[in-house]
Amino acid sequence: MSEPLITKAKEILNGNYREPGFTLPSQGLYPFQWNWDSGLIAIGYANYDMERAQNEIRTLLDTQWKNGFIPHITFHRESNTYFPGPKFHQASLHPDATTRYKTTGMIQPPVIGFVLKELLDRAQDKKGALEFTRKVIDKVYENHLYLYNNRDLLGEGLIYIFHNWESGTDNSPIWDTIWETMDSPRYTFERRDTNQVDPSQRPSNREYDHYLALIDLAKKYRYNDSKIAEHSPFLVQDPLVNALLIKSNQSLIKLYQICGFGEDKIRQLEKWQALSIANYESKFYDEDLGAYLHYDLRNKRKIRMLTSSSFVALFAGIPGAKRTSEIAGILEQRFGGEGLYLCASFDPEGERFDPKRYWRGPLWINVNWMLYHGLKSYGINKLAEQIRSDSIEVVEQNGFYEYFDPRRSIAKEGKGGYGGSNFSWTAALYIDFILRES
Ligand code: 9WN
Repeated sequence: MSEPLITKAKEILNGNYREPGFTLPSQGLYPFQWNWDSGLIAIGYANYDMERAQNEIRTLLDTQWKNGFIPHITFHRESNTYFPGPKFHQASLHPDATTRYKTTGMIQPPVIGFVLKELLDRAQDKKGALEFTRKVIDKVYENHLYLYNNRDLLGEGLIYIFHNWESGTDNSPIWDTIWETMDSPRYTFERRDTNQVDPSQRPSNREYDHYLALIDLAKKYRYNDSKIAEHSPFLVQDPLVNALLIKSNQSLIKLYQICGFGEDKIRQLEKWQALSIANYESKFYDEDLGAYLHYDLRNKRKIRMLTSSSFVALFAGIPGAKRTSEIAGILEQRFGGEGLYLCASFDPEGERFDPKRYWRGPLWINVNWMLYHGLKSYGINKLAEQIRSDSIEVVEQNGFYEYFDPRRSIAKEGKGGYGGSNFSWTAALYIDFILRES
């Protein structure tokens, strides 16, 4: 059963591969290089084509700015199927922006640190992989330095984001609570995404107004972080972004130790780790809901909604025994209730749950992959295996979509694949689930 889909998954990645060495997430819908997509795609490649895996990372790191920042999108080529493109973003307003590529001026979840470790773990040629790690590791460290120096407003070891696109979970109901505080202008623009995907699976035009208004605000301050932090109505500490930073710190520490250099960097990373983990625990955990929540820094309040990001702390090894069993309980009972595949991106019991619309309910293979590995690392094997087999099943029944309806009745009939088709990280992590974990 699995073999033909591995071939299909590899064909998808091949079809989405572009020079100078990156894989676009989905043709038409996302025609450029995306940051965390590239990292996750590289993990898939690492199972059968290490050169491609390394190239994917090399190309991404090549877009790094002078200040260590790594952009969310790199516009390697022209395309008229995506909006907003480089003309709208104008990241070159920032004095440190790369002059070699057109990019956006925002971040995405910092996955590359742990991705480097995943690549090394999958390498047949350990010597070659180690050599690659040695060449690129400092760039990733510089990126973490940028994040801690510029995005950790209160010196808590928790970084903020100023745009929903920085979170990776772009249309989550979490952001509704911020849109309610904003009075964005109404923009005239042509949506390109809804030419390719049913509008009922994408954000509304009004939501796009907010997305554009936040970019305009950043442009007004030439993408200066402290100015943005001072003025942006959107200033959030996100539990997924911060868990992935912590996970990446951990991997960097291990990799520097394996490489046998970077002692001062290891010490710095350890300091960040201690601070980040302590404040992650004290600031994000909610005793009533039994999981980690987003914190709205601008309005100084927790956003009291459960999302799949509430559980990603497991992947970074953050919670101790008591909290681990609380979170795993909520995940299993509330998100994995009867008739549901794990793991919905938004609380299935929440009022704003929408099983079709992107990040407001559908399940995503990338988050599932993180939850699987997190649960495994805590020895919660049965639930981990359920997430793995649910992920494989939805793909095999529906195809390599961007996201999936978590309702078994829909997905089982093959009607549950939504968003972009032939989606790269779905293909890459499917390959990893099958080849690495079988
Ligand atoms: C904006 C590429 C990206 C993912 C994000 C996902 C979606 C973009 C969009 O696609 O976001 O970055 O235009 O909707 O939400 O996680 O990286 O796959």
